[in-house]
Amino acid sequence: MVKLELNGAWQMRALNEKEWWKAEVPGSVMSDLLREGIIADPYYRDEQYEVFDRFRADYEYERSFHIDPELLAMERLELVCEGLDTIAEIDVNGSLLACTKNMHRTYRFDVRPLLNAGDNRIRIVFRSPVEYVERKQQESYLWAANDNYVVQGYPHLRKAHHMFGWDWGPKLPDSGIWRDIYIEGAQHARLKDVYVEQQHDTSGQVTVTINTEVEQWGEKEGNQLVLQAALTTPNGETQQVSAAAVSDTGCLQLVVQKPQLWWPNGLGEQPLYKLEVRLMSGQSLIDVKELRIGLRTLTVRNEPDEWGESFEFVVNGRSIFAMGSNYIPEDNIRSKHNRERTERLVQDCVAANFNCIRVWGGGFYPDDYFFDLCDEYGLIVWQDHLFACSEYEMTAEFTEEIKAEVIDNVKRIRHHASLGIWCGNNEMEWAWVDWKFPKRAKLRTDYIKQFEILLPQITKEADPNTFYWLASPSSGGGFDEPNAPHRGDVHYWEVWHGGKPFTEYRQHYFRFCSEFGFQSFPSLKSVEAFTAAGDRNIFTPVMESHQKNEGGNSKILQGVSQHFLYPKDFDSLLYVSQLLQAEAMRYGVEHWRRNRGRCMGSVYWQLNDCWPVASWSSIDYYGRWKALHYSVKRFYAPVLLSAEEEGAAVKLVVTNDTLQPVNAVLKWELSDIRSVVIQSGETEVQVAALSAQPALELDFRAALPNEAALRQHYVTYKLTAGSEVISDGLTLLARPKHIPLEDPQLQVTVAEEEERYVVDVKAEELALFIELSFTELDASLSDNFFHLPGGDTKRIYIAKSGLREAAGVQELRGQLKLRSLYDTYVR
Ligand code: BMA
Repeated sequence: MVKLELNGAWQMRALNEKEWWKAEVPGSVMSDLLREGIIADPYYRDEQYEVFDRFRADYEYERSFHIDPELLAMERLELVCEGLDTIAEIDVNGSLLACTKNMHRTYRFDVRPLLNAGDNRIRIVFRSPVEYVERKQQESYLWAANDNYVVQGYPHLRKAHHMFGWDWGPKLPDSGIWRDIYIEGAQHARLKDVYVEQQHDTSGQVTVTINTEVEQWGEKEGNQLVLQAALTTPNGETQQVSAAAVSDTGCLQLVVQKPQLWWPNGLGEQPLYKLEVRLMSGQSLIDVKELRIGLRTLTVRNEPDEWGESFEFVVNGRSIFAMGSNYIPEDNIRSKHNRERTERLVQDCVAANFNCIRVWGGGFYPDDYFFDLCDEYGLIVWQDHLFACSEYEMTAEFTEEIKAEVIDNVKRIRHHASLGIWCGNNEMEWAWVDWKFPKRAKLRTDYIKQFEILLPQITKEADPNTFYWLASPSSGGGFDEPNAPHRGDVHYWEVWHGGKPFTEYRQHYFRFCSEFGFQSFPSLKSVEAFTAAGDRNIFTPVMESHQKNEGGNSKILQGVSQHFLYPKDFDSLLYVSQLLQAEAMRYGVEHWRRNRGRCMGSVYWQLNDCWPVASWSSIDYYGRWKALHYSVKRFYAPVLLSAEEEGAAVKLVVTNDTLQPVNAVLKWELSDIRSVVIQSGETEVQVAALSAQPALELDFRAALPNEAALRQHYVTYKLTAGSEVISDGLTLLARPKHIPLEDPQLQVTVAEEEERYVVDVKAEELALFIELSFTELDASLSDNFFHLPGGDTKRIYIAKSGLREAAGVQELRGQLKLRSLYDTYVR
C-alpha cells in the first residue's frame, strides 16, 4: 500500500473570482479567508452576520501533484477523501471524477483512469450549503426545532446540523476539505476491514477474535496471502497468530490468559492493548491495520425492576452511575479542532470526576483522537448518530447517504474500549410524541423506517456487541412515552425551558438523566475577548447576538432574582449567573446520586462551547472553567457526602461510587451567621461499594423555629478517614439573597513549592462562593467558587503544569483577585 498525501498547500477562491488565496488542507473556507485577512473574526462582536453571507457563494479549491511512474503502474489507485464538506464536485485533470453530498462519509474513488505520470491537477468545487438547503426547503418542507435561530431546510443535507445555527451556536455553515485527502495505491489485495470481538469467560480469560475482510483483484491466488495478528499487552509482551487468507473473509483468534481490564475513570485503570493486523504476500507486507483496544465488557442493563425499567452502564459486571456531560463540536471553525485542545478538554472532564461523555447528534462523529483520548482517560462514550431535533424524509438518495455514513463511522469507531452506546438520534422520538409541529403521517412512517428499522439494523450488523438505543430520550421505542421518568433515559428541561424552580429536580427519580441544564454567561475576561467596551451590558445588540436561546437572558435574570441580590454591575452579574447555574445543577445531581440504584446516570447539558456565547456549558469557549465546572468536580466526587435540606431538617447521605467500601467518620456542625458553632455531632458510617446510604437525619426545628432563624444559620459536614477529608460541604438553610452576610475580609497568601503554588484563603466571616482569579493568567485550581465559614482557612493548589503560561510567585500574587458573594451587591 502506497499513500500519496494531498494534504497541505492548496489555493482557493470564490468560484469565478479572479484572485486565488492560499489554502490549507484539511481546513475550511472560513479558516482560509480568516488567515488571508479577507473576513473579520466571525466571533468578534456581531461579525457573524457578515461572514454568514459568504456562504451564499460557491468556492473552489485547487492544487497540483506529482505522480511518479511506479505509482501510476500500481493496479489500484484510489482517491480517498475522509471528509468533504459538503456539496462537492471533484475534478482531476479537467475531468469530473465525482459529486458528493455528505460531509460524514469517507469516499474512495478509482482515480487511475484520470491520472498521468508527472504533473496532475485536482480541483474541488464546493456549492453553497445555504442556497442548497433553502432551495430544497422550497421544494419540500422539513420541520426543524429552533426554527428562529437556524437556517431552514438543514435536514435536507448531510452536514453537521449545528453549523446552520443552534440555540447556542451561530449560523456559520462553513465548507471545505475538512479531513485528510490522499491517493492510495495498492497491488493485488488490501485489508478492507478488521473487526475485533472479545469474549470474557468465567475463569477470567479473554478470547480476542479478529474478523477480517480481504479484497483481492486480478488473478486470485488466495493461498499465497497470509494474515498475521500481533497483540501487544500494555507491558509490551506480544502474542502472535497467523493464518492463510484463503477466502475474502477470515478469522484469527488469540487467548489472553491474564487480561488487564479497562475501567472507566474513577473505577480502575485504562490499560490498552495494541493490535496489529498484517496482510502478507510471502515476505512482503501488502497492507496493515493498527488498532488499540481495551479488554472489558461494557453494556447497558435495561430490564424491568421495582421502579420501572433500569437504564445503567454495566462495566466488567459492575453497575456504575454515569457521571458526565454532553459534548458539542469544539469550534465552528473546523480547523481549530485539534488533539491538543481536545486532550485539554478531556483532562478537564477527568479532573471533574467524569466517567462518561455523550456526543450529541447535532454535530459530527469526532476524529479518531477523540476516541483515543476517551480510551486513555476512561470516559465511556455515548455516541449519537447524527440526527437531531428535525424531520427527515427517507427518499432513496437520503437512505443511501445515511446508510453509507453510518457504516463508515461505526466501522471506524467500534473497536474503542470507551464506546458504550450507539444511539439513533437526539430528541426525535420525543418530538414526534410531545412537541408541536405539523405532523405528517408519511414522515412519521419515515421516522420508523429510519430510526426503528434501518439504523439499528445496520449499526448492529457492523457492531453487534455495542448496546444500541433507538433515540435519546427513549423508553425503548415505538413512540411509547419516550421521556418517561421511570424507564430509559430522560431529557429534563422543566427547570430551564419550563421555568420551574431548582427544587423541582428533587421531585424526580429519573433512571438516567441524559440532558438537563441551566445557562450562564462566560466570565468577564472571556466577554472582553469578543466585545468592545461599549458592548458590556447584557442587553446590547452584541451581547444579545451572543445569546442564541430566545429569552435566555431573561431566564438568567429571573433565576438571579429568585436566589441572589441584585448584582451591582456587569461583572457581578456575569459571576452571579455562574453561581446560579452551578447551584441549579448541584441541586439535581446530588439528589440523583443520593438515589443511586434507582437513578444511575447524570449527563448534564453541556460541557463546552463552539464559540463565545451565553450557554449551558460548564467550560467556556476559551477553555475557562465556569463556577459550574468546579461544582461538578465536587458533586461528581467518587465518594460524596451531600445534604438534603428542607426547612430546619437536614438529611445527610453518603454516595459511594467506588469499588471499595467506605469506613469513615461523619462530623457535622450547626453554626450561626457569625460562625459560632451552636450544635455539633459525629457518627461512624460504613457504606458498601457502589451504593448510597442515608447517614444521619438532623432536625433543628427546636433551635430554628422560623424563617428568620434559618437565614441566620448554616450547616457544615465532613466525612473523614483518619486525617483525610473524603468529602465535605456547607448547606445554607435559606436562599443566598436572604443571608445577612458580613464582610468576610478575605485574606490570601501564596507560596511556591516545586511542582505547584499553594494558596491559603482565610475568611473572617462566612464567605460564600469565593472566587480566585487572575487579571491576565489562566490557571486550573484545585477548587474555586467555594464557601468558607468565618475563621476558617482553605488551601488551594495550582499545579505549575496547570498554568497556561509559566508565571513566578510574584506575578501570581500580583495578579490574584478574590471575591465572594458579599462583593456583588450594594448594601
Ligand atoms: C437539548 C439539546 C439541544 C439543545 C439543548 C438546549 O434539547 O438536545 O438540542 O441545544 O437542549 O436547548
